[in-house]
Order: sequence, then C-alpha cells, then structure tokens
Amino acid sequence: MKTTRREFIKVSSLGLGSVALAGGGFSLYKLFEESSHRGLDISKLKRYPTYCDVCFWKCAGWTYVDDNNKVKKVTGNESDMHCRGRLCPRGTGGLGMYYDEDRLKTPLIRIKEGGKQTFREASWEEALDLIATKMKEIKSKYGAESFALLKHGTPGKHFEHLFKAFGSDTIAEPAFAQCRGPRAVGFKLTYGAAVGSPETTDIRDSKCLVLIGSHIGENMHNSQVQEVSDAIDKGISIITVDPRLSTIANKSKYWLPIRPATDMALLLAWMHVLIYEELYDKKYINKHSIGFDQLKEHVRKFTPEWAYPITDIKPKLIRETAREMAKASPSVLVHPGRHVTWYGDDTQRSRAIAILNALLGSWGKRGGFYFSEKIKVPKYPHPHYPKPKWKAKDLNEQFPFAKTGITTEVIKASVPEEKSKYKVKAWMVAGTNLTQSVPNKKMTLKAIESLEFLVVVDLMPMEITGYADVILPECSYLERYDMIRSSGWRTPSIALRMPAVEPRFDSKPAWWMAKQLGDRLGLGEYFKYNDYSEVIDWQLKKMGTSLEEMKHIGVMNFNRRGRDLYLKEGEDYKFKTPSGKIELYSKQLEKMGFDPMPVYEIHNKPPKNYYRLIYGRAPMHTFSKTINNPYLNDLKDTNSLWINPSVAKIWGLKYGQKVWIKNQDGKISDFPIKVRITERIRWDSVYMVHGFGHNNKKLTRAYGKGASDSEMVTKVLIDPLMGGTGLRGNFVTLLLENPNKIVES
Ligand SMILES: Nc1nc2c(c(=O)[nH]1)N[C@H]1C(S)=C(S)[C@@H](COP(=O)(O)OP(=O)(O)OC[C@H]3O[C@@H](n4cnc5c(=O)[nH]c(N)nc54)[C@H](O)[C@@H]3O)O[C@H]1N2
Ligand SMILES: Nc1nc2c(c(=O)[nH]1)N[C@H]1C(S)=C(S)[C@@H](COP(=O)(O)OP(=O)(O)OC[C@H]3O[C@@H](n4cnc5c(=O)[nH]c(N)nc54)[C@H](O)[C@@H]3O)O[C@H]1N2
Ligand code: SF4
Ligand SMILES: [Mo]
Repeated sequence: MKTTRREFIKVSSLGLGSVALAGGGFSLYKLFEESSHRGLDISKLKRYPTYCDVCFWKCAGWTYVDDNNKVKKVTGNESDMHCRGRLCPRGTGGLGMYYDEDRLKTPLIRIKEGGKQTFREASWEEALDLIATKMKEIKSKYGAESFALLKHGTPGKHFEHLFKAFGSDTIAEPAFAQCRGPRAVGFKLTYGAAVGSPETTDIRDSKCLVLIGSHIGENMHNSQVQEVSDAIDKGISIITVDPRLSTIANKSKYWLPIRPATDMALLLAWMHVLIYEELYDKKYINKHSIGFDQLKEHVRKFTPEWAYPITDIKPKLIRETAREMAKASPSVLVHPGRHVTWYGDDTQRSRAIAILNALLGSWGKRGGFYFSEKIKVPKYPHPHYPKPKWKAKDLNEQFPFAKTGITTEVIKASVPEEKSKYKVKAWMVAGTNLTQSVPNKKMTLKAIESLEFLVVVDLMPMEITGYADVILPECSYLERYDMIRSSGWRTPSIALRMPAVEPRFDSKPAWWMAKQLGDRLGLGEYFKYNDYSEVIDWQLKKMGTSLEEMKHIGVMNFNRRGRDLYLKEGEDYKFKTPSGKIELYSKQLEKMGFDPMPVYEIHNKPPKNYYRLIYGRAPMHTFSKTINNPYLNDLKDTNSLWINPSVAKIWGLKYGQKVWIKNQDGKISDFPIKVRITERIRWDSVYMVHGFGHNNKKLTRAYGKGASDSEMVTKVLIDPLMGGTGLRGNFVTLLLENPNKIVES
C-alpha cells in the first residue's frame, strides 16, 4: 500500500489546490478519479462487483485486487446510473475504510478490572452467546419490544430482519427525523408520493434549478452532481438560496444570501408573484390540483415587499427570480433538498416547496420530477414475523404524520424519568454514531446510562462504541455480501455487493452476526442458509439472472414496464392523495389541527455577540464516519469556522486563528477550531462542516481535529407534524482563550 499512499498525498494536495482555484467540488471530482487511476494497469487485476458504502447513494463499482489479494482500488461501474462510471472522491477513497489500521479488530466485552471499566477481547462465540442471553433475558423481563434497534445503512437491514423475527419492531434510524423525514411527509401530503432516494429530480433536462440551501457539489451525491455539471454545460439557470456562498451558489445565475430561518417567507412571496402575475401553469393547476383559490387568497398579502425585511432579499430580485422559474416552466425544479431538519417547521417548508413546484407544473414533467420505477427483490422465504405488542412508531403518538420510528423518541423512551407510552431497556446500535448524529447528546447519554444492555456493531472505534457493553466489529463493504441494491430510477436497476477479499482481523459481516444470533435465539427458521450468497442467488434467479452472471456485470438495468416517465399532454392522472389531486390546501393537515397551507413562523434571532450556527458537507467526507479514513483525511483533516470579515474585525480575529465556541446553553466545544474569514458567509451566521471534532482517542487521525457541530446542538426545534429534530436553532459565541485551561488554573 505504500506506493499508493504516496501517490495519494500528491493527489490530495493537487485536488485541494484546484478546489481553492475553481471554488468547487466539481473539479475536485474529476481530478480525484483521474489521478487515482494513474500508473496502475488494471488489466492485470481481478475485479469484483460492489456498491459503495461511503455514503447512501450506493454507486455500483468494481473492487480491484492483485495476485497477492491486495485491494488496489475501487472504480465506478460504467452501466450504473448512480455513478455513470465514476465514483466521487469519497467513493474512490473507500479503500481507506478497508485499510484503516484503527479499525475494530475483534469482539470486545466491557469488564470491570480493579474497580475500573475496560474492554477485553472476546471470541465471537462468547460475544454472541452473551448478546443472545441478554436478548432472552430482556424479552422475558419486559418483552422483546423493549430491545430497540437503532441503525443506519446496510448492516441495519440484516439486524432489522433479526429483530422482527425476535418480536421487536422498535426500530429507528437518523435518516428520518434527523434528515429527510419532513421532505417525505411534505411531498406525500401534497402529491401522495415522496421523492425518494435517489431523488426523482430530472436535473439532466431541467432549464432552471432552484436550490434552497441544498448545496450540491459539497453535498456530493454522485449522479446528482454529474447531472448538475452537465446541465451547467447546457446553460441551466440556477437560483441558489443560501446564507453562504456555497460551491453551487458560486456557479449560479442568482445567489440569494437569505437571512437564515426565513426561507418560508421567500417561498410564499414567490408563490405570490407566480399567482398574481399570472405566471403559474394554469392548465396544470386546473387539471391536477385542488385548493388553488384558497392558496391564492392565502398568499395575497405575502408580497415581495412583505418578504424583504424578513429575508433580506430585495423585492426586485424576488420578482425576477420568480419570473426566471416561470420562463422555464414546466422544465424547472425547485429542489426539495435532502437534509431538511432545520427549524422545526420543516414539513411545512417542504410543503411550500412542493406547492411551488405544482404552480410551475413541474411534477411529472421533463426537467421537473419524473416517475421512477423500481424492481421488487423477491423475499427469501421465512416464517411470518410475530406481531409485536407495540412498535417504535407507537412512541410517536404526538406526531400524527410520523409513520416510522423516530430515533429521538426511542432515546427518550429509554430514559426512566421521561414520559413515554412504553419503555426501552436495551439497544443494538448498528452503523450509526448516535452521539454525533442525534442532537441533544445529554439526553442520549442519560438514556445510555439507564440501559440494561448496549451492543454496538461498527467498523471503527467511534464515539458510540465507547458506551457499549459488547462491541461487534463488522468488516468493511469490500469484504462482504449485502442485500441486492434495487433502485427506483428513470429505469429500474439492481446491483451486487460481494466480497473482494477475506475480512481483515477478526471482523465479520452483519448478515453473519444476525444469523448467528438468530440461531442462538431459536429463530433458525428465519435464517435458512449458510452463506448470504445463497439468498442473493435465489433472489437473482427469480429476477431472471443469477449470482454467476451478476459477478460478471455487477449491475443490471431493466426496461420500464409501468407508466411513462412523464405525464402526457392532457393525461388524467390520479395522485395518491385522498382527493386524487395535488393538494395545495391540505384537508389532512386541517383535520389534525395544523395549518392547511404553509405559514411563515418567526424563529429566534441570535442574541448579541452570538451567531447562528449553520453547517453542511465537505465533498471529501461523509458525516463523522470518514474523518479517520487515511486517504480522505489526507484531503481534509480538520474543519474551520467561516466568519464574515465584519465580524472578524469586531473580534480582532486573524485568518487561521484558533477559537473555541460556546453555545447559548453554555456548551463549549471540546476542541478549538480555526477561523476562516470570508465574505462568503453572512455576518449573522457562522458555518462549519459537520462530522469533525472526534473525541475518541482510538481514532488516531481524527481525534481532536476541528470542532463538532453536533456538540453545539443542545436546542432542538421539534417538527410538530412528524417529530423531525430541527438542528439550526443554535447560536454560538467565540472564546479566544482556551476555556479548559482557565478551569484548570
Ligand atoms: N460530501 C458529502 N455529501 C453528502 C453527505 C455527506 O456526508 N458528505 N451526506 C448526504 C446526506 S445523508 C444528506 S441528507 C445530504 C445533505 O445535503 P443538503 O440537503 O444539500 O444539505 P443541508 O444540510 O440541508 O444544506 C446545507 C446548506 O444549507 C445552508 N443553510 C444553512 N441554513 C440555511 C437557511 O436557513 N436557509 C437556506 N436557504 N440555507 C441554509 C448552508 O449554508 C449549506 O450550504 O448530503 C448528502 N451528500
Ligand atoms: N449536527 C448534525 N447532525 C446531523 C447532521 C448534520 O449535518 N449535523 N446530519 C444528519 C443526517 S442528514 C444524517 S443522514 C445522519 C447520519 O448519521 P449517521 O449515519 O449516524 O452518521 P455517522 O455519524 O457517520 O455514523 C455512521 C456510523 O457507521 C459506522 N460504519 C461505517 N461503515 C460501517 C459498516 O460497514 N458497518 C457498520 N456496522 N458500521 C459502519 C461508522 O463508523 C459510524 O460510527 O446524521 C444527522 N445528524
Ligand atoms: S456518492 Fe460517492 S461516497 Fe456516495 S456512494 Fe457514490 S461514490 Fe460512494
Ligand atoms: Mo441525511
């Protein structure tokens, strides 16, 4: 690996330089892919199909291995629509997940030694026996339901099967209430359908793309970035609304540096212009929607002049951008965003985005939103799951539109003093670093303290593993089979992930752990296979292919069998809403006592000397999980705090100076963060990339590098519709001296 690593360092400095020059992840992308291929003759290598696990876009690719079974590189699969033959910088750096020497190497069990707690190495037999015993014990004491599964990604899916067989559907993941839940609910309420993942956004053929915060290019979802890049070449007009000049804002025709937390006012003003200037798609609205008259009345007073003092966006610019969208209609996309849990009124903001798209006639239209199609993977036979007495979603009673588990509600149900309908006593955590990804860490730690048992399945010694009773080391995605990836897309497609090499150390795949536990719990009927490849082969044969064939091609694309990609001229279409129409006015919301049409809510402003903490992605990292990756860490090993020059002047800050941050509740960052003084951020906000500031020393590259935005999120703005946890209601001030030192002296 030595030579590859040396080459990587060279590449990384090159890549970073180019980002600085071109101001964006778009160029980094190309460079990274090209340079990582340099000097390696792949024709001599064996290759195995996989789909990437560095983020959840799941790009299909190939893992290349030499004659000594050394993994040499991962590349994109040419036939795959998620990646179109090219992995993003993170995907290319996925090798680092395999090669990271800090990886968990063996099962670990917490013990007490001389009055102190520590972990000791254990055999798989011992660790699995202990977990199975605890699962049985918890089940007989409190019922299987009180053993919760908190998960994210593919490992979680295998344990989901185990938990359901065991009798627990107390299952939740941060992808809902901390990520795209409000979007799913907002679009479902309006169109009867969600935009899914990958999103059904037809960026490729769009003439105008409106991005509300969504920072594509830093948010590096592969084919989406490529489609934007192509659309830019074709002259797409982009309107970016962001308090920060993001990479994409820099490439946009319009950048609207909005005052944070006021997007709803802008959305309403845009609707006002479209309706009162009669720019909306009348035919589409008449044919497909209900509630237009109410909407028209509702937005009458929301003029651009009304929105100006709220948003800081000039009326002329609001009108001009609304006209720009109308000009492109229906090939226009107001992007629904993805991480949308911002200010607690997020489902309503998503509704506003959905309604704006309806006014532009873009749902079901080329260049707007297309109808995706997916292939169902046949279920491998197993007995019915037992019916649990209660499920995670029963903890959500006060959130009528949450149809799935909410991580924070499961956590709350684990704290004895907190009110909740049912109680949770034990957790399995798989593939989620809860203390970094779920806000209000204090509550999470309180829950953990009260648990009778905690198992963590992870690849790395992340923060969450430090709290476990038992740690199970999963092998990386390059070393394992997983479920078939079936994607809803313009055309259906499937992809295979298979091991390219044996697992390093004493790590194992999640499917194997789930089966072993199932067998120990007397649930063998649910796991009637010796190797997961048998399940995959069975499923693939039912789908008209086989494991053998998929090993050669990696990806199979199918023809569409269902409806057309777009609505035809004059087509009658029944939306899956109660009325069968696009619901501009929502009776469903009204019935439950919520605003049937989105309204603007005033959110707190920063107190004096405090700034709103906003955060986002860096193109070369995924959340907290890649910070220790040797290759990606080479590209970016710390984050910085973006501060406007006028603010820097008040504080007398110099570029690169280290500061500590303190939030409105007195929470101080564990580590200092370097200041980046830039006009690219508004004066009322500071910005940082999420995922840094690791405090587990076992992460040798990531420990103590940069600060954690998650630690600062102590105030959570809950979405009353679906329990989403708005994370952007926190304000920070700066500490120029080391506060920890002051305490010590
Ligand atoms: N490289 C990389 N790419 C990723 C990921 C990753 O970890 N790394 N994660 C993936 C996942 S799971 C998700 S959910 C997506 C998230 O990606 P997005 O949905 O694009 O992210 P957001 O966090 O919603 O948006 C961040 C942007 O919002 C701006 N912003 C902050 N406050 C406001 C505001 O009040 N109004 C407006 N208009 N803008 C505001 C910030 O300045 C920043 O530019 O990214 C995906 N892509
Ligand atoms: N403050 C703040 N909070 C956020 C966000 C934010 O931007 N700021 N973003 C939110 C969003 S959009 C999302 S989607 C969530 C993401 O939340 P998470 O998915 O929890 O993200 P990570 O913190 O990266 O945790 C992933 C965990 O999976 C482990 N892992 C990696 N590979 C494997 C594997 O192969 N097997 C197993 N078993 N484990 C593995 C990693 O080591 C890590 O511990 O966070 C949300 N929370
Ligand atoms: S977008 Fe990048 S990190 Fe995500 S799956 Fe694709 S290649 Fe991997
Ligand atoms: Mo997310």
